[in-house]
Amino acid sequence: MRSMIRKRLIELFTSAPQDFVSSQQICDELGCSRTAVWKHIEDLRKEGYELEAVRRKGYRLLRKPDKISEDEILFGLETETFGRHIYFQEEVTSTQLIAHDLVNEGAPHGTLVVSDHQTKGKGRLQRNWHSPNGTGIWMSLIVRPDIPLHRAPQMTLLASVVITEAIEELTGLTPSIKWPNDILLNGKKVAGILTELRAEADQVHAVIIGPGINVNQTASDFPEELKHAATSVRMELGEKVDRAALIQKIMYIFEKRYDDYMTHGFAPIKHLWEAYTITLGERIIARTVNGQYTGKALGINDEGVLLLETAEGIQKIYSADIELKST
Ligand code: BTX
Repeated sequence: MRSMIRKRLIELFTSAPQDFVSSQQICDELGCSRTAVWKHIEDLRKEGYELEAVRRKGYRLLRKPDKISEDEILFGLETETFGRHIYFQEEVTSTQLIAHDLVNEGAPHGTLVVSDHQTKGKGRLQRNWHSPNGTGIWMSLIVRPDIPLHRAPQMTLLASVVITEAIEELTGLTPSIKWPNDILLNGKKVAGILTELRAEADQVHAVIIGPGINVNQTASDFPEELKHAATSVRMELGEKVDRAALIQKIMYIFEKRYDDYMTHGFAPIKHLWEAYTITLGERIIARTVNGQYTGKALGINDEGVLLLETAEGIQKIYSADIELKST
């Protein structure tokens, strides 16, 4: 009961964030006395909600605490399917592992797994992803596109465009994309995306898209070996960012771009990706599992494969770690 009232109250404040909600309105909506309203408001304040109280006008929400939970993400979420089914746990090994289990159980398209802390966050090729408690966005989105296998890598590029746009819209900072899955702010990694596939024969059953975004870490939150190469949105912006709001924005833009992609194909996404990338036109070293290639990054083809002009001719790069030679 108590949590229902709390939910309804937060909903009231977040549905019209600029407006005052009068005590009378709250009493009517929640069916409780003014004293009870006051108590609930005090409880919210204790949880970190900043509420302004003005006589005769009522209450207004100034700032939500930087918390992520199912409720925090759902209130104010403007999507049809993306993020509508949320699995939130305060601590997990890896959100990707949970997402794989959920795929097995038939989780619907748009299901989102989120956690505040990963003890075994996964990068590509068995690498680790540093995911400290209460600071970043560690999540995995399950999508079920009806596409053949060879188009699946486009999903990583789609996701990098979405995350870049969301950070830009929410903060005014403009991240850049380093092929295939790094998102940078001022040349340092602010986010990485791990994309994993569930497929049979040539048909994709599910794609699990796992972005890890450094949001509110300060320099001291990063281990020594990452300090020179990693950054957070907060470190670049100079202020804390509401993680739930960023997740909501990502879900909203993702749903829109995904629909574009399913209706019009990869071309519109490719254009956006090209506008944000720093990889094209550069001389790079691409380290792949089959060896190392050096050359000029010419572009990506319609499947999202990187085309590298090397001394031996044009080399198609499907997956690699990229080093820009100029840096
Ligand atoms: P990646 O293999 O491209 O990058 C991993 C490398 O990045 C590491 O070897 C390390 O050098 C560096 N690194 C590790 N942690 C961080 C960090 N927090 N910030 C910047 N650099 C770091 C990138 O793999 C894909 C990462 C996806 C992580 C998400 S989190 C939610 C989801 N669940 C999960 O287990 N993984 C994904």
